[in-house]
Amino acid sequence: TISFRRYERHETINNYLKSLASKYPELVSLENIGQSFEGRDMIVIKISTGRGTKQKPVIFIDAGIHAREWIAPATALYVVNQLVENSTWNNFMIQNADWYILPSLNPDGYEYTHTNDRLWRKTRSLGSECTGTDANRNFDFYWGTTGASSAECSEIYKGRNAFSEVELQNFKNFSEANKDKIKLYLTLHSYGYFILYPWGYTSDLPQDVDELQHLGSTVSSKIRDYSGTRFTVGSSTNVLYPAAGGSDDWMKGVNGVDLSYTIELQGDYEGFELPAEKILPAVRESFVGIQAFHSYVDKKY
Ligand code: 0X9
Ligand code: ZN
Repeated sequence: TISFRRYERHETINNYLKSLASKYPELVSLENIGQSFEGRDMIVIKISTGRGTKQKPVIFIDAGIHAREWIAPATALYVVNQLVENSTWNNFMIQNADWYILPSLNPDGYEYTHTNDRLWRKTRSLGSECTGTDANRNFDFYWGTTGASSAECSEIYKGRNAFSEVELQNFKNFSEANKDKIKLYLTLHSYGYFILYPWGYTSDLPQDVDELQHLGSTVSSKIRDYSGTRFTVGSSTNVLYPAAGGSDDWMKGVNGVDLSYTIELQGDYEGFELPAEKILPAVRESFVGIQAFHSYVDKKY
């Protein structure tokens, strides 16, 4: 199992998912959605009790699109851990929903932050001057229109074209194949304590902003009741900054997943380098937020 007292390497994460699949074959299955640029496996874990005749709503969570945001994969893994290894306690969360979780969406970047440069953000695909694309500027929805750079060496390089990154091609194929089932999409980032909804490409608000804001506020107040931590809720352009080509905008604007959120997880003065002893308190309070997201989906579908 995983202790959540340290940050795990990509290989350890994948081995953990594999061990769950063999230990809990009734509940867990894995889908290898493809390899990263450097050849690492990208694995989605599907948690489903498989009972009932009608298709259950799917909650799809990813993490690690930005390499240095280590608390994000840890949080995704904690959700997996709680739903699978604490499934008696958390049974209500798996009865009427299926969970698809991709804990490591940019494995090459993530490994590079462990071996070479702790603050690497991008993928590791090769360019002519510089390495890597900002994968959260590489989605094909208002691609490159704002808050993104066409300079290869920039931290927010949009890529040579939309979906230039193989990791995102894998992600796109998987998402498109499942888009009708996915009722809630959460993409985990850090840091700053924000619950963000589209749009990132414009300050205009989506037509269902009331629902997005209401659900975000509910989640935020559940976390505040639990631990006192305050998450700010709003559209990403309006509470953070404009940035087009993100996964949240694409999931909503192209795939039609109405409830699409980016969560900026824990970290204040520590920034991306949240110390290991803060992992457990962080993932525990975030899980309370995930429970609140789930209970909304449960009531709605
Ligand atoms: O800039 C980003 O990609 C995200 N912030 S981070 O500090 N983790 O890099 C925010 C993304 C919000 N969503 C969109 N702009 N679409
Ligand atoms: Zn990020």
